[in-house]
Amino acid sequence: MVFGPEFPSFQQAYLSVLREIATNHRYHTAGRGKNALEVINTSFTITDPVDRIAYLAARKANVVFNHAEALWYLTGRDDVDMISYYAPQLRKLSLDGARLTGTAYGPRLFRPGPPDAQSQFARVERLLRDDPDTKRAAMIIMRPAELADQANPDVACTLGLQFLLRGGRLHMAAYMRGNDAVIGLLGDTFAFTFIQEFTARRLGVEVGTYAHHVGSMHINELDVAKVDDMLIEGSSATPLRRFPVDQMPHTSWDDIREITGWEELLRTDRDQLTPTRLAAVRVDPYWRRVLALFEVYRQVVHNPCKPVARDILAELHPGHGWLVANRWPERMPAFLGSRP
Ligand code: 5HM
Repeated sequence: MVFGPEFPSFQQAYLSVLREIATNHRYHTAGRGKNALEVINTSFTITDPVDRIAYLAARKANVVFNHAEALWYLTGRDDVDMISYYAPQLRKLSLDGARLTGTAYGPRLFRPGPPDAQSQFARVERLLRDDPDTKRAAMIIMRPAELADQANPDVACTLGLQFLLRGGRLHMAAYMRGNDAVIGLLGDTFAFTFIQEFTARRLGVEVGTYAHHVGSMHINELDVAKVDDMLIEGSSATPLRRFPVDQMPHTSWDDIREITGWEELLRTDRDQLTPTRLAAVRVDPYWRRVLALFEVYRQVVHNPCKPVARDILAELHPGHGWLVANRWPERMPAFLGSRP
């Protein structure tokens, strides 16, 4: 028994939240220079959090950024340089131009710290192994001091993440003070369910449900036209676009170092991956498909005059291939350009 709406996949949850706010918003807010339509106290559950991607042509989601952000978190980073390569607008949120504070959840979750030189993640992972029924496997993100400076442009929107290991499955709950239902909801759910799956595979248990609880769920007025387009697409007679779900393998911290080492080489254009070279990278094929995404994006950014090579596009997960072609149609080889 679950209280609150339950959806099989993120895509269905996303469309339902957008529809609810667009048609039934309770408030108009005008905080910090943005007008928004708002519903307060929203909760929903996704029964298959591995099915975490929305394949909506009108959204033009950036699946390369989604993977980069999840890895940025897992490696405890807060540098603007890495993340703004994938999302240049994030640079504006940084006070010193070098680091992000609120938006960078990685240092708070994955960086070792006092009093035991462990990360919050390491502590909850140990707790889940030692005391599976624990109610304490919670990681805190927003910090009280973030509100001391009223001009702080970047206050964490997520209060915390909790794991619940029940019935042999690892459930997760995210608690957010506020969430932009168009941009933030998509990226946050992707990253949090990615961390959930990463943790479940490490513990050797099934992935459970994912619950998302938000104080202020809102649509910025600037995004209303895009939301209308997504809702038309979501309610049209044709069934929603779907692709097979790719399951993450058990992944060690050494694997993450290998993957992020390649991510850096590609981001800085110091190396390239052809299909032959990709096949030689010593990680599971799942992670090779992620590295193919970073190579595609390297070509989009660093080879602006040429279409992306067909052979590397063929290495992508089919759903990622569709998203990439939908996001950068003008950069696809001729036979793919008109597909989405
Ligand atoms: O005024 P405020 O600090 O709430 O503005 C930040 C806004 O960024 C949030 O209200 C939310 O709309 C969005 N946001 C999000 O949806 C921000 C972050 C960064 O922590 C996030 N999701 N992860």
